Amino acid sequence: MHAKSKALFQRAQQLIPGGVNSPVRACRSVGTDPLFISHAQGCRLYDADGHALIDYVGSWGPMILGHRHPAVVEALARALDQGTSFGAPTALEVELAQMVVDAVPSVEMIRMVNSGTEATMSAIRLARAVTGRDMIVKFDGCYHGHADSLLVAAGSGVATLAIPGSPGVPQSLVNHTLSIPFNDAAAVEQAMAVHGDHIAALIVEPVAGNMGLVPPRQGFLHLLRRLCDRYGSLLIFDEVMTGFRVAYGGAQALYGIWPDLSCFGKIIGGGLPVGAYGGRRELMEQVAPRGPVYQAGTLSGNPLAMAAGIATLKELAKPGVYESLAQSSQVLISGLDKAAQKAGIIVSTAQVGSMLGLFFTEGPVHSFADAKRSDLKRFSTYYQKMIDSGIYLAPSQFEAIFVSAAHDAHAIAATVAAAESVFALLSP
Ligand code: KE4
Repeated sequence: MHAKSKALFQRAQQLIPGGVNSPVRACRSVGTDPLFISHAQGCRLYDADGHALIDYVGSWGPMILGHRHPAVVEALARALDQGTSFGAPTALEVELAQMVVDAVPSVEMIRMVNSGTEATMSAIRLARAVTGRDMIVKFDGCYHGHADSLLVAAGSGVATLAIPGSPGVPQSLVNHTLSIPFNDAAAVEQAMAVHGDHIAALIVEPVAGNMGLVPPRQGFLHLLRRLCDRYGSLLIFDEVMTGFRVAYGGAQALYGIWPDLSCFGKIIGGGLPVGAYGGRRELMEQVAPRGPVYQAGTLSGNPLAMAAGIATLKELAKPGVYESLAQSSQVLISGLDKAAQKAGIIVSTAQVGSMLGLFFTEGPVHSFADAKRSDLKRFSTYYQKMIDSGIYLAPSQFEAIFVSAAHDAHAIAATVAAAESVFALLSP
């Protein structure tokens, strides 16, 4: 069935920790071995053994157009003709910076880096520098990459593998990080009342996607904005996942809130390694070499990544793209909901644009504590049966489902049909 993947995984485990280059890919929490992917096209992946899989991971978010979109492939080919990396400024990085600044009103200036981790790590450093404060607030279950200060009560792979923070992160550093329940207005008000004058920044996924999908409760983001204003802390929106995903201007456009700093990644690189952080000019001009806050990167602004990002954003800027993404996502999530109900399986679902969530627990799911009530064993069986049915989901209850522009009605219908059979197997 998966002989080639198994053989590759055997070899990989001798050479790469856990046989993977990112923990969640190891599928440990769902009790299977990872599939090795040979190629992809549109909404499908093809594994090393030739199985076609309808892909709802989308490389964890970047592939919002689907795989090998012609415009992205063409742009990459053109860029490749010019070279792969110069370690010097190019017109492409200016063009992508302009596109992000034009799309996201709170961002007047932006610095390209190579991952979401670098983006959030740098935004935190900048916030600490401009406020002269050390403490930061994050939210339980939110994941902002693996920078030391942020690996506290994190989501995604940390939650999936139930790693408590991580060994190697000094307690002295963790002492500067306060992690409080997401969507808990009283908790954040209390934390700011006690520590507000020492808090450099609150960093939040404006729509949480690393504990499964958990949208902000009504007013929660506005409260964060008000509290930051009151205590002189910076509000950082980690839009690595939501940027250009939930709206062309990100979650901040959707909810009408302007953070002080924003982090991006994933989609703005069109599938190539990229990250970025940006915000008001007065803040960003503190970043070296314009200002004293040091941050650097050999491959930052890499021309291939810039070309893929520009081509992706150009497609996303076209009229009707987000409406169509939301529409097909709505068909999918309501189909999954109905299939579960028909089989008597209790699930709680959520949708923000083309980011979807399905928890095996009674709703509502407003926090990481709620999400952790999910039946992880049932999720594992669901995951395995869906893979066997040709549906590729994230191998963790604490991840989101991503729909792309390449998921046509046929693919969505096939997914719902597969879920109906799988839920029937799961039914009590
Ligand atoms: P990277 O360093 O992985 O590019 O970005 C870190 C990051 C930061 N902020 C948010 C909101 C993120 O979702 C991420 C990374 N997302 C995970 C998936 N939920 C990446 C997958 C992985 O770790 O392999």
